[in-house]
Amino acid sequence: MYFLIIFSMCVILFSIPIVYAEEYLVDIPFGAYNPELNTPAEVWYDPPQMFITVGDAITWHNGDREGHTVTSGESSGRFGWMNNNDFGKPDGVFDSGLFKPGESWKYQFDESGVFSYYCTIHPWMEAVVIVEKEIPNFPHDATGKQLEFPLLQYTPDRNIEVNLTWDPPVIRTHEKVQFVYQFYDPDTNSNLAKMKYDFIIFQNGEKIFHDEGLSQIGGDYRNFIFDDSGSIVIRIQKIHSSSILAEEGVTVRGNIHNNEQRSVDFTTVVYDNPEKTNHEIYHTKPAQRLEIYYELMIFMIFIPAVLFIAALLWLKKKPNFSQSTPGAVKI
Ligand SMILES: [Cu+2]
Repeated sequence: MYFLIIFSMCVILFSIPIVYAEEYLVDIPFGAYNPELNTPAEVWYDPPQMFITVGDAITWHNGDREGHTVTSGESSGRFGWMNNNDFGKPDGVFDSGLFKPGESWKYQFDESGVFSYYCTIHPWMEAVVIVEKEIPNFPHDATGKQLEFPLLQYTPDRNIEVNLTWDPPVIRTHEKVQFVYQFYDPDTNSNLAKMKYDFIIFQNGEKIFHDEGLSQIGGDYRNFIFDDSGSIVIRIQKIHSSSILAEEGVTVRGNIHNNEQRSVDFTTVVYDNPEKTNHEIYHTKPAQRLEIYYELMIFMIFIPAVLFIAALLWLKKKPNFSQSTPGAVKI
């Protein structure tokens, strides 16, 4: 019984998604102080490129035998300093100052952007941190205002109501999104099937998708995968009935030739998806932490579960053994 309680507590504990700012580690490897000692890959800060999110922190650990700095700005590069005695230009965003072998320095990134940095003593040591904006966990329009599905909009002539939902609610690049929409007659609240329309997506002011459609009872949908981040407009326009007779019915209050105007716009934002690009190889430290969780989970759930089942089998077998013994004697 106690085991079951502990077991279910473990399951609940491990299934709660924990949202927190990540902490990353960048190592300054041994030999960074001397460019001739380092690896052919020339990794002075390991990893040399970090993709993180606003609010994340990086700790640099000096694993070398000399002191180093982590200074934002442009280095003179491996050969620049030899020729011009130029060690680079700090830009003042962050500067660790000198930290000794075995010591660490931590910095939290509160602004998005691309931050190159270097060591002011050893200007061949260069690396970069790319800080991406935090992705909201709720659907919102292009201005950031939270939205609730389904979104409702009337065409300007108010003859048709358009309902739109998209899934997942927060759109990221390289990930399939499904736009689902339905047309209604606002007066009768009845579903309008067999409506012709154009489905158009604009991104950053450019038309990136245009398709014609015919709505079914229960609506229609389009799947799309965005390659780029940025604000988008989803436009459903020229909404009109595929049957002329029905169209006359719908347009009693409007102009039958005016369906160009029957257009609704919805807006939202597409976010960069660091996990779905080659960025993911740099997220090595959180991955290691996940592995520890996994091992912990095996330790806390799997092993007790095996012991529990073994104990059950043993208890079941024991009475069977004592009952079967007299039976064996009879034979
Ligand atoms: Cu250095």
